[in-house]
Amino acid sequence: MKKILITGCLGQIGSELTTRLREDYGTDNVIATDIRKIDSPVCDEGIFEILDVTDKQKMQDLAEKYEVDTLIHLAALLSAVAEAKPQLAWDLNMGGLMNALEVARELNLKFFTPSSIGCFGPGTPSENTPQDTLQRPTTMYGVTKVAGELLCDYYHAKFGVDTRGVRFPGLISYKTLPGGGTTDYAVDIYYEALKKGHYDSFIEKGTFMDMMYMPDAIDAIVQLLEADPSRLVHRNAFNITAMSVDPEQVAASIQKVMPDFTLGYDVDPVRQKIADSWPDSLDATCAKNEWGFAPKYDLDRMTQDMLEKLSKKMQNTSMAN
Ligand code: AKB
Repeated sequence: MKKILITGCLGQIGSELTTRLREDYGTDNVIATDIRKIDSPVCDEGIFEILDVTDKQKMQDLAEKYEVDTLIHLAALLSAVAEAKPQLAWDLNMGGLMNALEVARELNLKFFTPSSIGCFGPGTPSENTPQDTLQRPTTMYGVTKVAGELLCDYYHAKFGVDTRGVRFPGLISYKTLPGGGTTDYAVDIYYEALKKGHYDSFIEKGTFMDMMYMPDAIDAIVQLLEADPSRLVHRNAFNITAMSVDPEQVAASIQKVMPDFTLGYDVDPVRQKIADSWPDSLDATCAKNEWGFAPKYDLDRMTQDMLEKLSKKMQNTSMAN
């Protein structure tokens, strides 16, 4: 991996991944793209190009212009938004992925795209969910994730494209907000803890889902892309997780740092239904064995870092306003 094109670089993952790849591979070797340009270091501190992923010709032109050898395709709608706009979700998630895979095939690029715990459904074993198991999701997001995993495997088997992917759990980060996911309560709770000392969770008490702190997610992408292909029995996509938690546990972890923090509930039936269809905890053994996946942050370590970094960010933002 020497020269990398990223789609969806302004999203929750892309904004941190772009910075990390610029540090590791050199600023001029990372071509960050998104459908819009904003005032952000991601756009200003390196190569940035506007790209709508439904425009395959432009994607190919950019990949050729910059002579990239790797394509990281992140642009997609998350679960709750996809449930509100299922036709758009299909067009964007599948159309964008198909275009990206075609560009990777034609230009012989290494390829990464994320799947999600959303690729599973109510019939999947919910505890310690195996790598290879039943996948019958009941959301449009999940349908696009399963189809995407299969499409990536197909491009590998049929055309020899070096496709790799992970099933991300909920990702928690302080730099960029996630855009319309079911696991977003686990990000919102930290913002509201610092702003108001209280949070009303839209996900019900006792609903367990896998989560991971963003530095571990970024490490996982880089590690998998750099992994020796001869060790990869699986490709699309690996179960990965750092913790399985419910809102009460996240709140208890925050209370260790902020004892006065309180948690209430204002459950959103749409997102609760999605959460109920997803596993409680994944088995990440294949990722550990095949490419050394090893997350560093458990819940309490993540909470300490998240509250520290987020409160600094909020202070800087309020000073700037
Ligand atoms: C979402 O909640 O939609 C995402 C995911 C787990 O894929 N965070």
